[in-house]
Amino acid sequence: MAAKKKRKIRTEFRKNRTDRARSDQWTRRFQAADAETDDSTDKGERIGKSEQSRRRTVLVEGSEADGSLQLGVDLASVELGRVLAVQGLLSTVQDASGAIRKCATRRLLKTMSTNERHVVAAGDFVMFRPVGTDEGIIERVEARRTVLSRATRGRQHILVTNADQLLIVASAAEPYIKPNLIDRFLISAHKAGLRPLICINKIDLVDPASLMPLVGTYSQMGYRVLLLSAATGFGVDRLRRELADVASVVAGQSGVGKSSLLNAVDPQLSLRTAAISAETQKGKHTTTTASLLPLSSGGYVFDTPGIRQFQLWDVIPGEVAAYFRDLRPYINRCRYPNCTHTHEVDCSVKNAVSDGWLDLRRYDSYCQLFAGEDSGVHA
Ligand SMILES: Nc1nc2c(ncn2[C@@H]2O[C@H](COP(=O)(O)OP(=O)(O)O)[C@@H](O)[C@H]2O)c(=O)[nH]1
Ligand SMILES: [Mg+2]
Ligand SMILES: [Zn+2]
Repeated sequence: MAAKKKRKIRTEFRKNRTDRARSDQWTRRFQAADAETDDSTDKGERIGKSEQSRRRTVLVEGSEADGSLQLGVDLASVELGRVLAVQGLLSTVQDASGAIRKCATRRLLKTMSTNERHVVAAGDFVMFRPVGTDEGIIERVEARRTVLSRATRGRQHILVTNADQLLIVASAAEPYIKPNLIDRFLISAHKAGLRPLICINKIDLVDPASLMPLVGTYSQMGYRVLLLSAATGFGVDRLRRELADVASVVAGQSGVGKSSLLNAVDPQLSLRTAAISAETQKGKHTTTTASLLPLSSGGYVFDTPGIRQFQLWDVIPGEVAAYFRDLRPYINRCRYPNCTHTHEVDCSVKNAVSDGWLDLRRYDSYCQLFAGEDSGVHA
């Protein structure tokens, strides 16, 4: 963690109607200005008077690299809030009392936007200055604990920030459970710094005893596993408790019952489920940006269009083993430092599988992920 040090930087003010196409240039200049600790000179670059007048020295804390770049704000006039959604230039911010305000963003903050498309994103904790009863100005965005992003045309696009937990939803039947997909999502969760919660829905369709070996494997590794039925309400109270107080991202194949489970937890959400025909969706405004939905029982869930293609799959094969908790102890004992634990003779991981210490299914899953096989995440 970089020490929070106050320092001066030079930043530039975007003119009111600056050409948008030039924003990359602005970005580079901002970074260049950031790199300069001395704000009294402009090495090598000659700038005109009018441009110079648009520069100003501001006091910031933290570093841009870890996202903790902070503008100084007058703490007496601001309140802490959480961004539920961003639509264009306006953000929907929930204050500490639960009230909603439409907030614009302080211009200086926008100027400091660098590589990210939005300086403010759903999930952000912000300091805002209240205006009237239902409006405000975002003065500062707090450092982000976690960021989920997606690459769009070569640019990282932030989907959600400050998520705590990843709900990995599978169904016991219709569609049948795909344990390898659960393994894959577990890696996504670890990579993104989210606590995984495995939810197996539709247990009303099977004999729950048949799921015990699978549940046992994950429980032994220390993962939380819930057996649920949105149809009968089984396990829903427990799920509601696990969702309270945190912000959860929901992942899982289409049709496993993600929307049904969330509706069971909080009927006020009234999310669309497959049971409601495509008819009702016609003509309805479909959101394209992420939003954070407050649950009446406490906590939040992220509703993200991109979550259907939730992948975060930038794991390189060599990294996969490190994310398999159960493999880890054997990896350390492996005689080959560069062992891939796939084809090597006398590998400790493979020996552990043949001796019954490691679950064969988990090992197969490891081999698949190591080989970079797609386990049907797009389904
Ligand atoms: N039998 C049974 N069906 C369920 C259960 N949960 C959801 N479904 C059904 O599964 C289908 C898909 O549910 P939906 O919530 O839309 O899944 P999503 O695509 O993951 O959001 C719908 O027809 C639901 O009625 C459950 O616990 N048991
Ligand atoms: Mg759904
Ligand atoms: Zn090995």
